[in-house]
Amino acid sequence: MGKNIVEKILAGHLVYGALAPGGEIGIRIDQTLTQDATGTLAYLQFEAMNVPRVRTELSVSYIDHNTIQIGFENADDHRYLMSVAQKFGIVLSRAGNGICHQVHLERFGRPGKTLIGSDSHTPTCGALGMIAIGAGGLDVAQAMAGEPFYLACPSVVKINLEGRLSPWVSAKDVILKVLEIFSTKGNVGTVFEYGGRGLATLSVPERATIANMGAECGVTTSVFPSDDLTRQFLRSQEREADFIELKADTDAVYARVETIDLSRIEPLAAKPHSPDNIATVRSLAGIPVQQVCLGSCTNSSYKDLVTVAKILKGRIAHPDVSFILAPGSRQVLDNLARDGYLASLIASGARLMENACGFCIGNSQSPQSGAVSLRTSNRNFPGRSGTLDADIYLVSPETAAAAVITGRFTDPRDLAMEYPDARTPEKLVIDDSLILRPDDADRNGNIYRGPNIGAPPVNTPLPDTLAGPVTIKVGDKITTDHIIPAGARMKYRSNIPRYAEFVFENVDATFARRALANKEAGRHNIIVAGLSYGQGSSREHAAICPMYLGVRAVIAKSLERIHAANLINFGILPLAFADEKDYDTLGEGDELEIAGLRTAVAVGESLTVANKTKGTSFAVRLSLSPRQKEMILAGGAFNVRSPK
Ligand code: MIC
Ligand code: SF4
Repeated sequence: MGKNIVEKILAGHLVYGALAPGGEIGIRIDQTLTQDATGTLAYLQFEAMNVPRVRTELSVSYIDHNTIQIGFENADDHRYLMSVAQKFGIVLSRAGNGICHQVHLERFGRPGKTLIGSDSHTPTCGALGMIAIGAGGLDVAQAMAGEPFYLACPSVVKINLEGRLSPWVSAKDVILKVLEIFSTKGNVGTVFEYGGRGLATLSVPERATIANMGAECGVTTSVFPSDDLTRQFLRSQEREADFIELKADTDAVYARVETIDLSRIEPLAAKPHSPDNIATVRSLAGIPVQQVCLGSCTNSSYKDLVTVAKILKGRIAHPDVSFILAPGSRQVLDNLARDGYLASLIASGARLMENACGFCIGNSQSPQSGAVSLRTSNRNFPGRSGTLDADIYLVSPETAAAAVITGRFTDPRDLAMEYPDARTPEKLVIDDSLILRPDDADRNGNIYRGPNIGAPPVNTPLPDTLAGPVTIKVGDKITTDHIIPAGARMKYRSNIPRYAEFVFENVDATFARRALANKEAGRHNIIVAGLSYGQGSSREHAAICPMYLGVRAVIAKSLERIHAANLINFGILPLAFADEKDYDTLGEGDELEIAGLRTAVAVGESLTVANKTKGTSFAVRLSLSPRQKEMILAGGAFNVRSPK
């Protein structure tokens, strides 16, 4: 039987388990990436492992998220990251060099390799034919220490792309179509593998847009073949030597095959407040727009920005529209500038931001109250922009450009002009001078630690009786942005007690105080949730901060992959209702108890929860591998790992 691309790469990296969907496997990791907002915690945990040097082929630390630096905290973190990189043999991409996923695609990703990153959009590099997976910082630290990365062996869904996109329709519309088909929930444990004749029309940066937002579907990753267009992209990056061909066997088998005819896709938008709330741009036409943000790791390649520059040439942003431009990398910015497109965008009224995450994570450019903001980024969760009552729509660069001109939602096909031909040149100007390579001759430097940086707290072993209130009951699709907000709060990422004050800030601002009081009274906090709990960001802070506040269990209808793994890493039980109807019987404040917990966890998958307030009981499932059981019993991964 033939193999698909996912099976080929996994087989070459398998160190534990068997390649049968559902079972736990361990894979060797060739490359890791971190970014500054998750990186400090990852490296603090790596330091505690007492490993003298990273054991991967390549580990890169990016400074791209917290670059606003209001107050000393982020600057301290950056210094810490630079000193750690030098000491442990990690490549460092300095602030100003660009967003981790864009830069990794350009400079480091290699077909056939494995990559894990402490950022949920790490799958962007799947565009190059890699298995690239987002994970919590602790998992990345363990991979840097040379340990395998463990995951549920995925089932592979093939997405066949046929035909060719029509003018004014681009890669963003393709992934919005995929989100319309698959939605943001129910895809845990699957990988999207792209194929079909339509691929020959999609360049690597376009594939990267598609792979990037697979994260919004909740899949483990997305992967493309490595073909002539991959070779061409690597050649433009002066990295042709990194090319290998990678394709599925003709008789490869898939769990499901979905075919999308590219020629039938129209300009699409994800409406507030979820990336799968899809509508055609035409159906939204006329809605007044106050802000347009161009950039993020989804859509800020050279081609994306040149397309917009050409559409806007000779025109000026509509007076009602604040037009924000954040190029994805210094390379993109540099080449745009050399080719004259930057001047043209500025002439059109673009407000040029640093080439960093910026607006996407809400640490700048929050729109006005009640605004409609069109963004080329990947997430429109409530409050993520920094303005709670703003309406964020996710769109293609073409649709964004049309709104810059008209001040309204406009189908770009209705602009009275020819679709501009914007291609990436065969040769780009490459300048890696903001990439620091560690000098092996000088690894004795001190690690810099500013006052913002504190040792991460560690949990206690699992008690035999879990007893405490439902401290909060939330609904479906709760994202890690709901659990622990980013934006202006992100500067406390390296200071867990301080950051924990903001857990569920935008859902119930009293949560942190109430939870801490319960903890101090010796009671365990329990979170009750609906479907797809923990969507979105990989931030392990969404586990470690609740842990710090004394949360010991989450009972949900279903949990998302990265967040469930983070909960286990920090000793919080990820429990699933055996019967979803029991969710309805629970109220905030109900006192719950699970007795004989340690034995129950060690021997089985089913636990009984007594609702002391209501005098009832119900069953929950705990699906853990033997390795995960050991971690949960010990109170988290850190209590299991023996320092080397
Ligand atoms: C995001 O897009 O939500 C982030 C910010 O990049 C996160 C990482 C973080 O919270 O630091 C992610 O996607 O994992
Ligand atoms: Fe940065 Fe936004 Fe991409 Fe996250 S999604 S890595 S915040 S650009």
